[in-house]
Amino acid sequence: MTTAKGDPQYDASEMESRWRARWVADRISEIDVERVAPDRKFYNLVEFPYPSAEGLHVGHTYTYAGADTYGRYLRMRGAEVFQPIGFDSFGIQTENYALRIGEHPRTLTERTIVNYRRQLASLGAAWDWSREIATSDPSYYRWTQWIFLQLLGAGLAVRREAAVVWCPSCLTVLANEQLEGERCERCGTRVVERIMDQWFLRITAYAEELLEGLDDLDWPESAKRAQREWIGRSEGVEIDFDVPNTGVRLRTFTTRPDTLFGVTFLVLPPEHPDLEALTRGTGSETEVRQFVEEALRDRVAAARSWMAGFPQRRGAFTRSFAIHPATGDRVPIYVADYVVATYGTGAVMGVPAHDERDFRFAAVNGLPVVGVIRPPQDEGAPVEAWTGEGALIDSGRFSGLPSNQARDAIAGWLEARGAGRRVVRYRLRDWLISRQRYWGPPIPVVYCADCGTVPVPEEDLPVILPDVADFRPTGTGVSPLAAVESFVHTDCPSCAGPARRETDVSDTFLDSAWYFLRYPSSEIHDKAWDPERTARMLPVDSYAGGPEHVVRHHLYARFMTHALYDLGLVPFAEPFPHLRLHGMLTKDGAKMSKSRGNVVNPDRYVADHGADVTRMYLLFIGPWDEGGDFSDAGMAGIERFLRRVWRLVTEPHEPARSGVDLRPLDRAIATIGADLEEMRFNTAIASLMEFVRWARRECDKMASEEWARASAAIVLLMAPLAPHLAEELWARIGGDYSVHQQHWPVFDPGSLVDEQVTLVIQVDGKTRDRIRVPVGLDRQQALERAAGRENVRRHLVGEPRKVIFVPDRLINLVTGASDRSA
Ligand code: ANZ
Ligand code: ZN
Repeated sequence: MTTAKGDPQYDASEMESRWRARWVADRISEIDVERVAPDRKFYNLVEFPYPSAEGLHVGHTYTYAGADTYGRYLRMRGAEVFQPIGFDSFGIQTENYALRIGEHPRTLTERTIVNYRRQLASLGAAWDWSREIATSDPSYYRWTQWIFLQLLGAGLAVRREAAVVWCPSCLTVLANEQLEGERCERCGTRVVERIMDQWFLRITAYAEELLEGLDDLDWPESAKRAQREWIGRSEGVEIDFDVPNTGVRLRTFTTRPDTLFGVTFLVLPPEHPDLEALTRGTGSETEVRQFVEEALRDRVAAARSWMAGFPQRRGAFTRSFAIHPATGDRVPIYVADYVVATYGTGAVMGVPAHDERDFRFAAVNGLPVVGVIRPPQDEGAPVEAWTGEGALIDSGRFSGLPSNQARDAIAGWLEARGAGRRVVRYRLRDWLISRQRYWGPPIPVVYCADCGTVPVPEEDLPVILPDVADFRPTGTGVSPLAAVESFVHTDCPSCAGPARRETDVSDTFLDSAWYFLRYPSSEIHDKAWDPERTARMLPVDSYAGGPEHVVRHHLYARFMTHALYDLGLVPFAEPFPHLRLHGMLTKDGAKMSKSRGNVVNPDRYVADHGADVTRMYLLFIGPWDEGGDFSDAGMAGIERFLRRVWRLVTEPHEPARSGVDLRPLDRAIATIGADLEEMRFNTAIASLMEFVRWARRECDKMASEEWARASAAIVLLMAPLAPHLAEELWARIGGDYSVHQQHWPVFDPGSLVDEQVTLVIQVDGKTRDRIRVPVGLDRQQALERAAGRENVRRHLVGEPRKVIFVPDRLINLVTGASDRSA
């Protein structure tokens, strides 16, 4: 029997590119979406990259290494794995980079996509390239526009004037999700507020559904929590305050009705519609008007600082009073910029004793502070507001009640008197999708003087993004498309009269909110997706990505799918029942960032060590869902391991006569399989290493069939983790192409039962018992079992002074009694 002579070294780059070319040529990673059995399909989705300047980020590599290893394992377990890839190629990121280097986004995108394809291919992941998509391709964005029209028809896309957040550097409005504090998430510039006509998608209509849907999702808890907080459901009470002689009834929103008796003022936002009526004839008109004008100019900063808990504390007194619904007291009404017009009812009852923002406002404006909740004794007197729980004081018939019970009691009392009502509020805002930019799908509507807002007829889609030379944002509140006469002027689809096109493009997150629906139908041109294929292939079986998209992309995609489900366009409401997020990678202990210059470029490692080493190393760093630290030294360790495997499998094996106990092999199959099933890659790799160590130790004792089984198992078990090397070794040991189309090896469950050995128990060197115990018992466990034996206890006088323990063989309890008697 001859075995191929093992090369002491192997050339990873030659071997890897050779196999990759073969896999692509043989299309072994493509599946037939028309015929795959629904119970065998496995839609293994990864977050698709936006083709940026720098190329693939190691975070992508980390996602893809995990997802691909998982997918390959499932394929060996009999699944038909669908693993498509594409490009999120529209959007501000790409456009900003194009602006910086002075290249047109279209050519830039074409160029970077070529580089991304090469990089993605170099990882040796089982991509189905036949279904590649790019969101900036008219054959894709035609359907993004079509979806917009469906939402428009359903009343879920609306245009309204709104105070929006504007980035003075990116020269566009931003969604709330694109802010980091007061700054633009993309460029870090401080944002300002503008009032503009904008398109919104009514995600708020789905707040409750999106919240409830979370319960049934198999998602990381942290991701669910982030979405819950983002949606921000709060149960509160609306409390009405009448203003005598004005006909004004102010409706406030509070989550703390228990503090009702502590109200010493009301606060309205500068936008409040009743300000006029409240100031008329009071002598406060000028002061209030001045304050309002000033506040509106600087509104965003104030609103953001409110969210961060730092009110500007500015305000003006209207000189009007409202009547307290419980005490009948006169309560002064103020206007201040820490109240947000669009949250709650846009009016606040001020309780300075128990709310910090109100406390600071009261301090600056000299308003009384009336405590109505007594802090528990041990807390001491609060320095500022006491925001915790406690017993009610000075609260009429509610005095003495614990605050958490008082909330309900006071809410009920208000309801009974018609002065208030329980309500549910959400922090979630509608999704602003208008962008005054160039690189996105034009929003497909037309404005006609006679017919108003008219949707572009579906048969006229796509509204092609015109190829303009000057794509720079204008900063005037309109998109650069507004300067393209031939684009702007059109005929009204309804009356054929002259009309203007909408010139804003839509948010790039709209492109990615539905892309997973397009993959299975990517080559179909007359519909966004084929209903049968969609029913067969979706929802996604596993979605892998990074932790940074939880309140944006993941939420938008859920909203989109819920909406499409309600429109009868897809047969499921949740697109991603199983979400898997990897943890953060650091480099030598530090967070990777461009400013530190320590961002790992996966390209270099793939070039130097090969894709197998790079992938496997990433997965070995730590638990995938927790992340870990990237170090070059660790990478060398994986490389050594793979070379060792290479030598072990390719070097000639001299058959021996005596058989070897192959149970460790069964155990390796079982544990590695169980780990891969749960995406515990690091422990799977550790078990593989241990198994290889065992095989190296035992191989000289193996008969040839035993060696054949062991070496095949090594190759099959490593196939999901090191796909190229496994293919090469599989060929060298005479396996049928492809190793990736083989079945995961089966194991004998009988081998998993713990092995038993006989443990001899002695007392002072005399054998007193023999028991059967599992292999590998440690000293303490052995001692416990020995001490429990009848005959041992009889001979043991007091505590043993010393214990002699030979693992799996003997335990001797030495009391010293025999020494004395001797
Ligand atoms: C009285 C009160 C007393 C409040 C107290 C808090 C503590 P969450 O929980 O985030 O929903 N509020 C309501 N509408 C507001 C608006 N438009 N702008 C600014 N603040 C507003 O916040 C609800 C609380 O935020 C409400 O409960 C209200 O202050 C304030 F001891 O009412 B509270
Ligand atoms: Zn018209």
